[in-house]
Amino acid sequence: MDALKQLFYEKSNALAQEVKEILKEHGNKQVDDVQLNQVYGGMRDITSMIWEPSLLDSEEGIRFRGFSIPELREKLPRAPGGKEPLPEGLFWLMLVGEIPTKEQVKWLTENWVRRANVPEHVFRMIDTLPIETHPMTQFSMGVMAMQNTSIFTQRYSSGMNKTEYWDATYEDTMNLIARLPRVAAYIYRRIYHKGEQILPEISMDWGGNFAHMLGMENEGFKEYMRLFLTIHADHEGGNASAHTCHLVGSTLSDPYLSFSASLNALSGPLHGLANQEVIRWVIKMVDTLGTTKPTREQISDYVKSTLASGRVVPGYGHAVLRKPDPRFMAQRQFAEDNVPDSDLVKIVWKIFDVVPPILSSLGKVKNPWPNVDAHSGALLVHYGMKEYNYYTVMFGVSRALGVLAAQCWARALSLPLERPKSVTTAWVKDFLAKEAAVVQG
Ligand code: HAX
Repeated sequence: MDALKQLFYEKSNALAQEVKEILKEHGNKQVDDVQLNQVYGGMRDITSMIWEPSLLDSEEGIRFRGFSIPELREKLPRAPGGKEPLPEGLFWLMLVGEIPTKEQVKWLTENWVRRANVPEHVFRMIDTLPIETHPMTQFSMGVMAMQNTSIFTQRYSSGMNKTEYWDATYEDTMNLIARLPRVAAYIYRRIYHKGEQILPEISMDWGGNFAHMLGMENEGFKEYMRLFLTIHADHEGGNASAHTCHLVGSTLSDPYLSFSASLNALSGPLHGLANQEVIRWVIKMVDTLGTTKPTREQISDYVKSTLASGRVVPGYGHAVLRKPDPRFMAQRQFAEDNVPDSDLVKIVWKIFDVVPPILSSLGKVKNPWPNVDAHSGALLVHYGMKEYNYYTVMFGVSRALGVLAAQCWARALSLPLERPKSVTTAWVKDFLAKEAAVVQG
């Protein structure tokens, strides 16, 4: 058993025992009660799921195993000469709850290199898709195409004991994460670079190698990619891509099936696709206004015209957060340190000044602040990656780290099939009528 697997085995065994005891003693304690608003309103804030890798606070933002993003940037190991955390380190932290050493991260990078071989049929399958198929669709199908290699599914069909589910899930998780950059980069080069592929560089870290296979050799881009892959990795369990992975996985679908489903959830414009929508919207604004240095007044008018046409301002608002997203702030900090003179980045900062008061003035938007997707496009364009339909694929590569670490935990804690209760509006009316009858007497 490898060192990370052994550590996960020890930690998860201990927690599984603790959970048993907690539930034995406190299983019937009430942790939440639910209003009709929440039943109709997308289940906001209902505490109903266990997710070990990270926890979101509406005011403070995300913490990964208790560590904030600024803390991760300080404490996680970095690439030689680099300043940003290596996403491998975050995966280690999310899986076992400990900040890894440099040596442990080096081991993980090398382990993923050894597991990174993508079966040839995956590329052939992708090549059969029309070139204009959205990159996220190609990516999700690429992940599905690898499902025939699932160790979980192979072992399950040979009668695997349920106490070994976590072990097979760990193996699939490690293999799948190792392969994702190659599949994702293949799609990018296929669509935007006439299919001229760049082979992996086995001496590089996971994020640096992804940038290399995309054809982006600029060191600044590589550093941004490491930060990007770290901050997009997880946002507790209730967001659509995480929850989808968890729900599909709860049927004992293997990590390939559940992560592919997760990518489909990420592909919606209210979720991960917002990163492409933001930059599309900003570039349309620049084109419409005819200037790369719009004033605050011009931006304000443009935002109001977006709202007047019945559309949302992409990159703003959040279902849980009630403050500027620390993932936005980390990218802003990165841009201040590395690309302070980019016109596009300056527009993003001006939008940050202009949009919150406008959204607040509508009186219905619960969070007028920027989210993670408001900043990434401007940085990617700055470094020369202008194909914004591709941006959500990079988000997806990162998201695998969190949702698959969580799936290892779901198996280790034997979390069951997910099956919440639904009701009809007729049921609601009946419930209200009965309640009124009790009140009247
Ligand atoms: N622009 C305009 N209106 C907005 C808005 C925005 N950015 N954010 C919220 N609203 C509106 C909602 O559409 C809703 O209007 P109606 O009552 O007319 O339907 C009202 O304000 C209340 O919404 P809310 O309770 O504040 O927000 P929700 O929890 O319902 O939705 C969303 C959260 C993220 C979906 C929403 O803020 C939004 O659509 N934002 C723009 C898209 C976006 O940036 N998505 C990415 C979110 C982060 C993420 O998942 N990244 O991957």
